[in-house]
Amino acid sequence: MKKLPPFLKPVSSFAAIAFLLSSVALGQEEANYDESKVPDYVLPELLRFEDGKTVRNEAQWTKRRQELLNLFADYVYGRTPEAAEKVKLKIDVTQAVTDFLGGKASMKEVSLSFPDREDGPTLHLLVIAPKEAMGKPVPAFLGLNFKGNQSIHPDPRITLSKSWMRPDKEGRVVDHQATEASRGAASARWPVEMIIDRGYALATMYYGDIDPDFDDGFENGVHAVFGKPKEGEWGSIGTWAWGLEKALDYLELDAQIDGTKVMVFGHSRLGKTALWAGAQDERFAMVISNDSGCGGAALSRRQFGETVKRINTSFPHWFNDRFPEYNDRVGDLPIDQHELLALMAPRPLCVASAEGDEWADPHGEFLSAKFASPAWELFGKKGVGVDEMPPVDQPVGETISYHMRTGKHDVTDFDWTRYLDFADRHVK
Ligand code: GTR
Repeated sequence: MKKLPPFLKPVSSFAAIAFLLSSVALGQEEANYDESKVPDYVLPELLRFEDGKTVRNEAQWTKRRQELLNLFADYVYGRTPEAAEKVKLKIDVTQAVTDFLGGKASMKEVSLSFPDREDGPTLHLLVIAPKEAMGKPVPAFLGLNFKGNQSIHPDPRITLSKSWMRPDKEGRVVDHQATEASRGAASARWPVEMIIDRGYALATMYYGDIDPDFDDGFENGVHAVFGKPKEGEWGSIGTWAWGLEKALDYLELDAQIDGTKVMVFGHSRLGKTALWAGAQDERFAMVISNDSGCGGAALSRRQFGETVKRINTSFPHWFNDRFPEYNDRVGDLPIDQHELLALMAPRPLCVASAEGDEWADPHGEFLSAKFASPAWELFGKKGVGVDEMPPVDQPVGETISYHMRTGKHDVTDFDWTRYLDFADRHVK
């Protein structure tokens, strides 16, 4: 396995040339899956201010945290427009039943809409809570879903999404609309009963309610309300993260939910989103990144699997307008993704990879967790707590959980069991 160069070690001119050549070579063509071809790189130092001073304690971290947050907004995800930060959405509970899961749980549908924009998008939040939440608020997981709320569980009372949807291989989406056949289609990724049985609520929302996931020049979704992003403003990941914050605004008001114990979860592009939401909004009590990869938990400078160039080319609407400037020079970015993970400190964080998901660079996700850990240490906590990547299916970690599961890019009961155990340990 390739050895990482120590931090601060100046890159030799040879390494710099090799790095340059390899960036050119990696470009758009083949993704690199060979550890020996990972270019030499030097990570930006987590505990060093931009002016070169060292960060030594919690108080200084608060300032460094703000610096990093600004850098991620300016260079990667874009800034949230002020109007979006300020807006208060209108809340309507459109359905509430108390006999969900054979009476074990309640189910509620809540719509969040723009008060003076009847044509504006509506965010549909589904909240499923265990029976005991009738008497006492419970902690909750909150995550966006890919295929509509009806996809997470087959109960026909869940409203079928009417929002624009990406086509699927199985034909459950016709003319960009979810059909009845999509009910429960993603239930393997959302073990609702297991979550409820463990005493947690689950809240979810279709990500396309916030911004449909295609490059339309930022016309639709919440862009229709806040306008096309100005220079440096958010891309779709920024809007999805904003949607999670708006959902949390609601959950704080819901008597069944303990608003101080809402954990944000996301898979893949929605894992990137969960991280960006957790970074910006410290109200999230725990953050879960499931197979988030490039632009999520994985270190960009490794250029293993999906690269910054690839992601900006395939998904030009996800990030801000500055990130693509670094497509061919990721080494010049003032941040790398370990610093995004560090923005969760001192809260518990779960980073999960899958062995068969090399596109998301499991090793780069582990290293990111490891190099983020010093931020937790400033608070007298341990981050991931190990130096070497653990064997497959063996979760590790103190306040940062890391595991690499057998199997492919997906969310499974194995992943959720770890998140629930970690939530029991740190949040409940
Ligand atoms: C892939 C993309 C990844 C990941 C994934 C997903 O096509 O390259 O970055 O986000 O999609 O969200 O399923």
